[in-house]
Amino acid sequence: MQRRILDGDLRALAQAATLVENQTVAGRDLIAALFPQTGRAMIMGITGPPGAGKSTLVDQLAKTLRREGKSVGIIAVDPSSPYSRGAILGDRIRMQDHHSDPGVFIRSMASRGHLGGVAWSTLDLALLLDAAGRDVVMIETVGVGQDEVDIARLGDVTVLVLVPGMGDDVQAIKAGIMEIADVFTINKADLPGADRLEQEIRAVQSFADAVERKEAAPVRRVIATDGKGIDELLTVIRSVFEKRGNQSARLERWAFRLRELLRESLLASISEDDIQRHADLVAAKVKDPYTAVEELRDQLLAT
Ligand SMILES: Nc1nc2c(ncn2[C@@H]2O[C@H](COP(=O)(O)OP(=O)(O)O)[C@@H](O)[C@H]2O)c(=O)[nH]1
Ligand SMILES: [Mg+2]
Repeated sequence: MQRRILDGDLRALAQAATLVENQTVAGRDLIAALFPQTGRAMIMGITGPPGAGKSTLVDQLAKTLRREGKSVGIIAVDPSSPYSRGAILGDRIRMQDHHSDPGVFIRSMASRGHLGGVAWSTLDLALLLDAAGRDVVMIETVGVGQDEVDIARLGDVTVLVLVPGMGDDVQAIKAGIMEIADVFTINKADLPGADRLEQEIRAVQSFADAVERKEAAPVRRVIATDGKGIDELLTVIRSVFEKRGNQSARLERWAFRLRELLRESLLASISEDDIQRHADLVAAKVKDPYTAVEELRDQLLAT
């Protein structure tokens, strides 16, 4: 299977993607074996509030990349999809024109009902697509909670999609995820309020930059439905990717990824029942939280 994946065999890739997505031992072994062949793709995380136009944007970016002759992998992570199957079905229908194109491989991780294990599956799927020779991998996540946002950060470049007229939403987003953006995309620039949104982004940036002294992330406007601004956006994403190609940036990314995987695997090895049992005792003041964590940790180490 390994050989066929490296040769770009689509059927092998689809089979491998399923093994990886389900977090099987075979999938894990495959990624370990393929790992030396990874590191060529540009892996993009695309996040933002529901309805911001992320899927439309991904679709347009895929079209542009295909025109350049580049191959594309798309991973759609939507933890809310079991409750709103329509959204994912909508995505599938919209992306249908890519379905007959072997240069675009799409996987939506809709089957999983919660976020547990998603970092593993997402990263492994991205590495698989990278090894299979995909030039660009796009990971679409709904940026609502910190966990979802962290999934988007598993990529090499994180693109945050915002839309004008979000009102209070902008406040909520500012608080949590403004700092994770490597590139800001103002989508739906055809709607009123794009100027104001850009000013707000710049204001948050100038505050953050004064504190952290880092270079401000570029801001670009697009109209995803019309394909306007997509080429320029892609150029900016590429230049950010190139800047982040050095050794220290790569190291920083892997440190982040390892922390995410470690957190996920540790939490996965403790049962929710055990956590609840300890929480009961702590809430009743029978046990202090430090002892509880220590006991849980000892239990982990004993397994
Ligand atoms: N007016 C306008 N609507 C857009 C634009 N981009 C996407 N939309 C619409 O916004 C809605 C949500 O888009 P979708 O890509 O599914 O958003 P997602 O939830 O972020 O993936 C759809 O009805 C799109 O047609 C845009 O640039 N302008
Ligand atoms: Mg979407």
